[in-house]
Formats: sequence, structure tokens, C-alpha cells
Amino acid sequence: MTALVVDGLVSASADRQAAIRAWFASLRPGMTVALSTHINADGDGCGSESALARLLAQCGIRCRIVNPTPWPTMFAFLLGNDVVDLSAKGAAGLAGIDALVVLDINDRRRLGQLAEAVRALEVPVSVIDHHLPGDEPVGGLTIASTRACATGELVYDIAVTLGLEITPAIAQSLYAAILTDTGSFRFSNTSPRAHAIAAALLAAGVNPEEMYRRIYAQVSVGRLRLLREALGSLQTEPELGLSHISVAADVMDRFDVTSEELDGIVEHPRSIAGTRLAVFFRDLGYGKVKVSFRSTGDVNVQQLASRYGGGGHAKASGAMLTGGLEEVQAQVLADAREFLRGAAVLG
Ligand SMILES: [Mn+2]
Repeated sequence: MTALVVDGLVSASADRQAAIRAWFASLRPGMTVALSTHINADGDGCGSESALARLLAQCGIRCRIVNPTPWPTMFAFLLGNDVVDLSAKGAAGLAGIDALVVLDINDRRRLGQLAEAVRALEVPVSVIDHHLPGDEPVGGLTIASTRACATGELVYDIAVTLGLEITPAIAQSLYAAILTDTGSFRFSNTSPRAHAIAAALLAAGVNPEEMYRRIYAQVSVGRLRLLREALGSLQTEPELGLSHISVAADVMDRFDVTSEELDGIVEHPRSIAGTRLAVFFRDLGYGKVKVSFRSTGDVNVQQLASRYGGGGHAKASGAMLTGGLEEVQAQVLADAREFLRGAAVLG
């Protein structure tokens, strides 16, 4: 009985299977396909790309990964030394391709330095994503569902719908995608399917302790020292459920950390009891401040981020603002307070 329930969860919906078949019908053996994802690729972007590259290789389709920013060191283990071609760099990497697949975003602007080249592409561009489309949808065929816990869930559905083999390397990539996008199966997108697919991936050879070690137990001393300094900036407004934290522009140099090591800092203010909205301000030092919004409960931070031209999900969004740290903080916090007072109505 239990097995039947889980089997039902693992199969993709008819709609999703139809979208997958329509998308796959646009590809042919012998094609060269570029895969891309948003700037500062995360576990879902990287895991989905490395899994899809391997799946399409089974169909005689060559893939190259062309991302707007370098592949994060912490996800290098997902590449292995086989089919995943990362050698193409920048817009030049899009030359000579037969199609482009954009994963984990549906907003051309989040392709950063590749956005212009993608706008000018004359080959088909398709999208595999679980976000609401942004202001400038990438267009073309889409396999999209905001109900998917991760883009990796949709790539898993591609594998199953097309009857492709989920090798241990593919399973590991998809598990990394789902593990990271669900916050280790803690966020509200942790659906029954997320667990059912994770179970299937474990059965396909994923070692969960190894995945924990490779993804979460790789912290540098500099990261912890930076966190100590960042926590020193923590401020809370318990009556509103607002918590915020910031880092100065020189922290990466001072603590010898990479940009990706700043990921997750926002989870600390978010974890404070009673917090509905957590904000992380990162001064980039050239008149720009990156602002990350996280929420718990009924607060839709995408609505807040979109005021500044940003986007994301209801519970995790971000935006880039122009100005100095203090000025941006003052503006965003004033807006956040007003937003939180009205959030119960906005839902
Ligand atoms: Mn994602």
C-alpha cells in the first residue's frame, strides 16, 4: 500500500509529461545544446544542469554549460570528468549551438552578461523552471511549474517521462538540486513529491551523508569569522517580526571568502523566533547593495523585492539596489516596516 502511494507521487502529472514531450520533440540527436542558469548558480541550477547534460547525452545530444558566472567550487563534484563540458565561456560559448535551455529562471535579465547574447539568439530557447516568470520571460517552450520544489524535480520528470537512465551521477546531481532548494527538506516547498523523488534518488545510489559532507560541511574558517562579524550587525524589531543583518563591502577580502560563501547568512536572522521577514544587506562597494529577503509564514517577499526590480519566490527573493549601504538600508527597512504592517492583508 505504502509503495503504491509513493509510486503515485513519483510519476509526473499528465500536464507536465505533455510539456516534457513537446519540449523534447524540439531536440534531435546530433544537436549541440547550451544549458544556462542564473548568475551565481546555486545547487538547483548546477544540479539541474549537470543532470540534464548527462540525460541528453543518452539521447545523442551534446551539451555545454554556459553560465553568466563561474561554476561554484562547492559544486565542482557534480561535474565529474565525463560528459559535462564547461569549457565554453561567456557569450562566445553560445556560438554554433542548435538550441539553448535556460534552467531555474524565466527572466532574461538574470542571465547577467549573457542576457544580450540570448536576446539576439536565432536558435530555439526553452525554459525549465519553477519560478513565476520575471519581467522579461525567456520565451519559447517551457517546462514550468511553481509547484515543483526545485528545477531538479522537473529534470527528474524529464528522465522518467522519457525513460532515460538515472545513473548514480545523475541521481547525485538531482539530489543536490532538491536538497539545497528545499533547505534540506525544511522549507514549505518540501512536498510529498520532494521526499518521494529523494527516496528514488537514494535508491539510485545517492549517499546522503556524503552529500551532507560535500554541500554543508565545507565551511572555511574565514566564513565563520565573517559570520561572527555579520552577526554583530544583527538588529531585530520583534513587534513587526523584522530581523536584519548586513556586511560591508570589504568582507570578502578581509576574510578571504568567495561570494558563494555569503549564501545562507540570511538564514540566521530568519531563524530567530517570531521573525516573519529577514533581510540581508550586502554592500558590493561600487554603489550597489544586494538585498536578500526571506520570510516565514504569510509574508510574500516577492512582492517586496519586485518594488526594486528584483524577484524570486514568495519566501525567498532578492534585489539589487543603487546607493550606499546606509541609504539603501534606511529605504528598504522603511518599506519593509510598512509592508509588514499590511502583509496580513496582502497574504
Ligand atoms: Mn530553484
